[in-house]
Amino acid sequence: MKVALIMGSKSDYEVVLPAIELFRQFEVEVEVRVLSAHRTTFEALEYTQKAAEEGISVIIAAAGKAAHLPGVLASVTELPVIGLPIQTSLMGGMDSLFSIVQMPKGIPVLTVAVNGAENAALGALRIMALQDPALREKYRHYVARMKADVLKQDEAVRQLTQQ
Ligand code: RP5
Repeated sequence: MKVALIMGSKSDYEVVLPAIELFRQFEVEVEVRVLSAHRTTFEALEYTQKAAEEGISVIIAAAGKAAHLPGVLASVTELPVIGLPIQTSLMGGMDSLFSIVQMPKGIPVLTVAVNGAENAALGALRIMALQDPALREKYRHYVARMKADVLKQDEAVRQLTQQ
């Protein structure tokens, strides 16, 4: 099982990095590509049409501005596509968010928050964990660590504010 992480431009790379790191942490193979809906349309479609037979289970598509990439990819595959809107300088990413989230019915794109790379990765991991008990176990450990962390934060804040 592999995940594809596709971004519309190399300029998106810094934002998607936390997702790549999460996949490494979970030891899940990730194929990272720059494929643009507008600038390399044919390559993007060709890659996505072959993705399932190449062993890809989930596609994360990150894009900014007129962010058509996730929707266009979702139209040529039956794989789940997670849309990751990228923050933009002019409109703060609302342009990307609306471009991705407002899909016409029939072509679903599961959309996360602007710059929500971690949740995009965790969503993909949850989908893959449905078929993979070992991955499900790793996910449970991840959640348990997160919980322990927040409990520690709670304790620290209580210490700081106790009269
Ligand atoms: C989108 O346009 C990309 O996903 C990127 O977020 C945005 C700007 O791309 P560049 O002009 O920086 O290449 O296609």
